Amino acid sequence: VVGGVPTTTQQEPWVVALSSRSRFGSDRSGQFCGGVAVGSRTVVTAAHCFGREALGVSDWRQLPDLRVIADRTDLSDATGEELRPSDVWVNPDFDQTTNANDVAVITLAEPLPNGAAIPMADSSDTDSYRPGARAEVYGWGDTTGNSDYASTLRAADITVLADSACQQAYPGGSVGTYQPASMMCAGEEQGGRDACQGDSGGPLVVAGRLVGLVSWGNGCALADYPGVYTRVSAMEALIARHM
Ligand code: 4AZ
Repeated sequence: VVGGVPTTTQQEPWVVALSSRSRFGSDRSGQFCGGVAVGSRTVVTAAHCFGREALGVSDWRQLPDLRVIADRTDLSDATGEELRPSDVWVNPDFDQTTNANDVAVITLAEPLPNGAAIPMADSSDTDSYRPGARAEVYGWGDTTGNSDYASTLRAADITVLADSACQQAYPGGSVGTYQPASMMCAGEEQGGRDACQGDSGGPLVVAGRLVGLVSWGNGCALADYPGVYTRVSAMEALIARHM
């Protein structure tokens, strides 16, 4: 998160980290993506976190030390819980070229700590997607755009933007293609506050509801290049089917 402030997993217990020490190193507990608890055994994240380029292997089962880390604000300590996945459903409609439909559902072998889940926005939840709505994005990712990863959880206050802002920024070609059916747009016109590398799969929250998952963007916190998030309301039925 660029332009954020410190927060804690006590305050935001549904924010989790995905880790594999064997693949991503033992510092910061091997964190490589964010995630969000939406049920006692269900964590939602981005499909691209489970892609070959991200994982380095073709299947999550080839990472026997894959864990969901809950209730740990500082990834350099050993507090909280490390939970094993029993299954990972990667949306077969995820498009690696455009990042459309960027969602995966992790089922845990053991339940999360009590109270860790956050409700998801659904298709009736139009207020949560209204341009101008105040949103918060959370993660342990890059804080500068120069690979300065956070050890402790951070949050940034950003604005839900109209689809037209992302359609203008991402009309296709090398900057990417915004597809409002499965994506939403959030950031600051002047830049300065945004999700970044390592935050992928983590939550974007409006008024206590999960509205987005960190997905992609051109750089981080640049003026006129908002962050693009998976539109949770468009994926909610699909996610519920895998809970
Ligand atoms: C990434 O590489 C990434 N500024 C995530 C979010 C954004 C850019 C890049 C949005 O995972």
